[in-house]
Amino acid sequence: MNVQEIVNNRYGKGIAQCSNEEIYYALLEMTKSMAKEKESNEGKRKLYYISAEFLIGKLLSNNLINLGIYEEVKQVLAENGKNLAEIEEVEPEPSLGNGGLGRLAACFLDSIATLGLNGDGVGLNYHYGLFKQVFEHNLQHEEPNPWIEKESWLTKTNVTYPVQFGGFTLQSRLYDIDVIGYENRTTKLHLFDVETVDESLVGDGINFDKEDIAKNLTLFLYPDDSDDKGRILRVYQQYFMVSNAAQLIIDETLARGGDLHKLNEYAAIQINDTHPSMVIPELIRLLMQRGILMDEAIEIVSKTCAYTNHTILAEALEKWPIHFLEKAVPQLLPIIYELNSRVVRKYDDKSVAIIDDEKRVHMAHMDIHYGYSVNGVAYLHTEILKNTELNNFYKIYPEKFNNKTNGITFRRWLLHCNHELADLIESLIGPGFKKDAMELEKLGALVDDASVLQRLLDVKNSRKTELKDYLAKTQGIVLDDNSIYDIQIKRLHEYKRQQMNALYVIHKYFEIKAGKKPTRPITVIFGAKAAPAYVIAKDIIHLILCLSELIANDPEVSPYLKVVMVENYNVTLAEKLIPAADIHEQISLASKEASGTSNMKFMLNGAVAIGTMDGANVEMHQFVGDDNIYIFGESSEEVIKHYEKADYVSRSYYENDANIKRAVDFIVSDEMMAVGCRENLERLYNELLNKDWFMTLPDFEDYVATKERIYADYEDRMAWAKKMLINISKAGFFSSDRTIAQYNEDIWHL
Ligand code: H2P
Repeated sequence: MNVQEIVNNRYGKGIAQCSNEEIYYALLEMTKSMAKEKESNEGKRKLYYISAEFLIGKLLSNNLINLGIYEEVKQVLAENGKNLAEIEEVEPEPSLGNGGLGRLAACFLDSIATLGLNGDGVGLNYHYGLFKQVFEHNLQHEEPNPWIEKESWLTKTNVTYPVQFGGFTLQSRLYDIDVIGYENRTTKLHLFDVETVDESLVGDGINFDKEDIAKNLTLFLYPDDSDDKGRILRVYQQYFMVSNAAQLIIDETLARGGDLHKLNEYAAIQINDTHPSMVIPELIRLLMQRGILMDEAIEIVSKTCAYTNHTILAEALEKWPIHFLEKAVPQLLPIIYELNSRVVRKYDDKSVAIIDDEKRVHMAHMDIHYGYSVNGVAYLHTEILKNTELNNFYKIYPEKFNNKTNGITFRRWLLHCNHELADLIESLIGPGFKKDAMELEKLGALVDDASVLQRLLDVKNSRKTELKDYLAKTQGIVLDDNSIYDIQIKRLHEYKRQQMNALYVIHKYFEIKAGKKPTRPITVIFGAKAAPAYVIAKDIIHLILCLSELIANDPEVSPYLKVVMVENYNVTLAEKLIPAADIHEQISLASKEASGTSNMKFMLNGAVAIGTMDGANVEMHQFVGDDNIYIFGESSEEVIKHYEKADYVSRSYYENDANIKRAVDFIVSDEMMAVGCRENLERLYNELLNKDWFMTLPDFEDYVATKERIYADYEDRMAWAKKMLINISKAGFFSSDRTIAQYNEDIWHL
């Protein structure tokens, strides 16, 4: 059925007479039915990618592209006076993820479907997702982000399982979202929910009764963990996710005629970060319930599960106190104790135990001992895991460790978000790059063609104007599209160092006041959510918003410098910001950013990076060379040495460098106090001065000098366009199709 017929059936009128909402629901119905008609991927061994986050973004346009009907639909609508871009705005964006981790999982599903691999995603159906960010008085506030409407991409299924907790049992319900591959088959995203969940439990902001598990279990992703009640709720969520996953895996294996003694021949489970780690003991428990002896159950599960590590930050490697597990999931404890004693008996090394002296269960340790693969997400990150962070494990299991450098789906991050650039590329090298991203290399032959370079600049300019119009309309933000757009968008975290970018803004503010005006105005754009309980991260947002207000109201500086922080940064905004960027900031403290994936998206869209030798920047630098990426700052080796020697004293940088002192002092200046809150600004000032755990100050001068260089280079427009084209031509490696092919080849063997 086509759009016209569906619209007619649903509303008894023509497209021209319908509202954008009506058309959106008609397109939703059409796309869902077309997905259902497609065959699912098949193969004996099936992948289950379990993840607490799937940051899928809006699905309409992407699905239309992957079904190959985008242009057709757009035209039919246009003939009836309707604009597809406006209809896209009607779709609510689910916030089922926090940042790169969740977006990676979504890109992976797209590639799994496209490559025709037999694999599904498994996660939770959070009703309010992460949270919706609202700015008031230059501070972040959190509100629920409802996204489930009467009609949505979710399809209710008949699948339900009992999930037993300490003292009570909940019945689950599975909802599915079809994941449509590019010109190919489909897979599914399985999202489990509980029918007793009660949205009315949420009161002021995002507060709710954290103890009423039956009612609150799937309300939010990452409920506030600043107290024990919130932390235990996360354990309930995680167990609910993995118990459902394990029951589904067993059911599907049996339904396909599989033998549970050979479960590993039918299933591969990818544990995405530590949130799904309890799938290991749960699956062992369920196999034992079906009569398999413990030794064998452990062996089977160890041949089925593989673990991806996404960070070396200790906070993200979960360690649950045993008493949490005793309360929430007592049935798992005998198994976890047994898994631990086997390790302790075998290795005389406390650092590799699953349960530590403080009676905490190290989820990553369980994954490494009882999984068959451990992978990092970029070359440097995997090396650091092997040689430093997880070295004691690497010595025991060198064969388990492998690298899978992250990737992004080019369908969403080029074909969908930047039609104009995709069309330009197609006109230059043909359509092959849409299926084989490495074909972008062909652009390399055109780097000296002035007309190509000019067309590339034209596309960039029109995307900059589009962003300007979009932000004016949706957020009341006024941009100058003749300025340089310098963009940093990612989860707010001190290691990602948004604070360093903010200190640069202060530096520039003083320079402009002193008469050193930039050749062209600069617009520094931020987008970031801070975890509700992460105080310093929220203070950094406050700093940025205060700077934004202060500079906007300063007639001496505002013609040359503008600071923007977009509200509620999400996938939809990323899709507008990335194509419009001139410069992108990848300035994490070297060794701390496992990979980064916004770097890949910007590169693909012809932006040039300023960055440290961290994460996938290292590989990017290797591909494009010194002239096409601006590298600065200490190396990961130097940084790791500072941590080992504990020799970093931020105050000495502050005292010995006038620029640093001036910028840091400004945070608590009278001008700032006039627009901000003393408590927040003083706390951040003291943090930088006395702690600065992620070493902002040592890299500051190099950062400033590199920024000046990149802004100056921008003025040679043709030389700049060449850098843009080289970045695009070298982006092919970062396609998630390549990443997923490698996972399959080395880990999943589907
Ligand atoms: C994390 C890492 C990134 C990595 C991503 C996907 C956890 O994402 O920090 O370096 O690219 O996983 O592997 P994020 O910080 O964006 O939440």
